[in-house]
Amino acid sequence: MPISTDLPSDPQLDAILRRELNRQRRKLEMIASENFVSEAVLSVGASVFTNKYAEGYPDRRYYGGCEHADEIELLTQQRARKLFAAEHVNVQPHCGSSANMAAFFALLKPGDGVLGMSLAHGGHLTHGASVSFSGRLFRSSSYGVREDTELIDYDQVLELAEKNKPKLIIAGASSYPRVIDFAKFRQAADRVGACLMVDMAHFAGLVAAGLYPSPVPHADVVTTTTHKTLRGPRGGLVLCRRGLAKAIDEQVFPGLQGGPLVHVIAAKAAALGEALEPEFIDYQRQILKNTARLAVRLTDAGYRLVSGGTDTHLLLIDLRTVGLTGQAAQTALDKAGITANKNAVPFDREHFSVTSGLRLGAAALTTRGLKESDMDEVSDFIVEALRHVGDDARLRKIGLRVEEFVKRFPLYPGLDA
Ligand code: DSN
Repeated sequence: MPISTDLPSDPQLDAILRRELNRQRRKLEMIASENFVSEAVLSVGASVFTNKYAEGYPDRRYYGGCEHADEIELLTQQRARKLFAAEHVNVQPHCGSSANMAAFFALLKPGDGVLGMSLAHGGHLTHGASVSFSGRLFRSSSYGVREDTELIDYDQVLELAEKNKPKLIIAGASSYPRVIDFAKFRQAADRVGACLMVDMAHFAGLVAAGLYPSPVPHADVVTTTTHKTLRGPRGGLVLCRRGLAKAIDEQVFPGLQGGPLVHVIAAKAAALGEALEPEFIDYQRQILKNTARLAVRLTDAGYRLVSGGTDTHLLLIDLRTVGLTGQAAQTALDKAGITANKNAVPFDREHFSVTSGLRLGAAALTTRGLKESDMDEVSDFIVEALRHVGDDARLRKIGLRVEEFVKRFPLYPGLDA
């Protein structure tokens, strides 16, 4: 594969690239929204398509020389439609946020009501949070999880829908470890004549593999990023019914974006091609097994998991019962060679920059080849680090053992660091 970290003409940049490759190799990557793309995806994402302007859509471009950009975009669309059984797809969004924005602008006018999952209970910024376009330009309200079960409060969804009459209901989350009941959201939307958007960014890979219910039959619009469980390049997609195709496309371009990133669209095609292979189902199955194993081990070690466990690629530890904050846990794990993120737990009293939770995901480690028994060792590292928060010497020693451990799972062996 023609990928390289070699940049002898620019030693300063060369050194940073090597340091990042080494960081990725030496640490346990457990941020639930991250993954490692294949060498093919990496290589295509760095291809000559980075040179090409292609504003518009296939056969309707504003510049000349787009014949191969057209081929790439059509191929990517075809693969995405096939993978998710969708009528229409727009593959141009640069990220999940712009995919969501396109959906909002296609379905709503500024000032219209939206109902999304509260950020504090696991939702995403773009689902109506006051600091994002979704809460600034639209009249947003939010549902959450029940305090007793920590599962989505579907009665509250219905109640708020009836009370606030939103034009759009949003399902999907960033730190919800359980399966979402899309049919219930559809019922709520139908009850008040709202559209339903599902942001499946976190679990798109599981949906593609048939291991998580597909939102496509239920939702008017489905958005996703391509770089989480789907294991593609950083970017977004919007899937929708044929009747909304024009409205969505017009919002992505020229509504929000200029020239599409054709090299990233090409890398999306590569990733979607991989996701259509039978091995991808095995990969997603292994993610679920690995996360489930981690959940059992952490629970056995005395940690409380939000909702009592997980059905997906992620879990959320409630650290209040062990007297730690998310920030302290994240810092300790980092020193021990484990990369994860602090995360609010439902009904958290800590500031969002501190939090009481730790979110862990298994998608990236599964890509590296870890199986359930390896997750036992990972869990032991995590537990030891969390028991020695503040003891930097001990954390550094754990970090050295982590470094030895991960050598068993080579990452991009063809690259020099
Ligand atoms: N930042 C992503 C996550 O970590 O879940 C969501 O966009």
